Amino acid sequence: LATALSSAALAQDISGKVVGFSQIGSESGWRAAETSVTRQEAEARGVDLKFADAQQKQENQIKAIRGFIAQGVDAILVAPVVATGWDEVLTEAKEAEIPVVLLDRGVDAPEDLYLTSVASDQVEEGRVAGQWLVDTVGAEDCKVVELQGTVGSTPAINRKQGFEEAIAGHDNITIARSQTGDFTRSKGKEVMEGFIKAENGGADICAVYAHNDDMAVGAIQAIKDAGLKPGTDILVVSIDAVPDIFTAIAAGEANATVELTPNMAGPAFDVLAAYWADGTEPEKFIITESKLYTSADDPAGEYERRKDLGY
Ligand code: GYE
Repeated sequence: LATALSSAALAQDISGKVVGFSQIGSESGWRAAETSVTRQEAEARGVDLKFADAQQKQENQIKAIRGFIAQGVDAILVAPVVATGWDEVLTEAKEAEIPVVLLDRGVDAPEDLYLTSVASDQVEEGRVAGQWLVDTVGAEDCKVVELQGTVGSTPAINRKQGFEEAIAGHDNITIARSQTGDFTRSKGKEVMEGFIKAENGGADICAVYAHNDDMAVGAIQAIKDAGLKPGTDILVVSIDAVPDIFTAIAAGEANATVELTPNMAGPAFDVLAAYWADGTEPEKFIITESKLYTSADDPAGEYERRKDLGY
């Protein structure tokens, strides 16, 4: 694993540092992968990671962050479940001079309350998914149903916006229904069942756009249960690129996904190392890549590659 570390990180020994990590929960396969990669990245650097699972609740995250401040940790990583409501606790961390790094989701708070944010461009992810649909359906009429992520989270807000931007001006493509599936497989399935009932047993649905792969996997099950073929009768496009969606793509049951790296902690530890060494201020936003994968991109190989990465 040492070879995976950047030269900056190798140059700075941060072993012995204590870092608190307030994780959202385990709503998705991607989230579980992020947790395991964060643990690996900490271990490789000799960082003592204090892990707190908030079980999807902001109040639990706020409590965990206050606990980390009381313990006097060297830094705090937080994946903020929703965008608003962070000013007070982030101010407390700042007053305690503990740097905070946001992972994978954003906050509506003054930028001086955190050292940096490591995340994807979630509007771009939505655009990439939407552009794939535009290119795929051409001039055909296409009624889309949308499974949104957690209400009030930046990925739900931004992935919706990006997709809408991509289909704007293509009047043959319309979003017929849009509801939250909370980024989980079970809610994705449940909400999709409702969409299918409301849309002529699914016959009127051309595509499902899910804000993450787990909801897409749930939707695929609902489509099958309704006697339709996912990937053919109803196109499936989503975001994350977790192993299970590659299984579905390989089987022809899903069509496209946009990759989100689970390694947000690696860049976070690198900037913290430089910050601790000599106060180097990192870029405020460290943006990870958003690459499209379809059946043309060796889905079986991508599945294996991710299993090797610690998903
Ligand atoms: O796409 C989803 C998850 O915050 C960007 O959260 C992340 C999202 C990810 O549960 O699967």
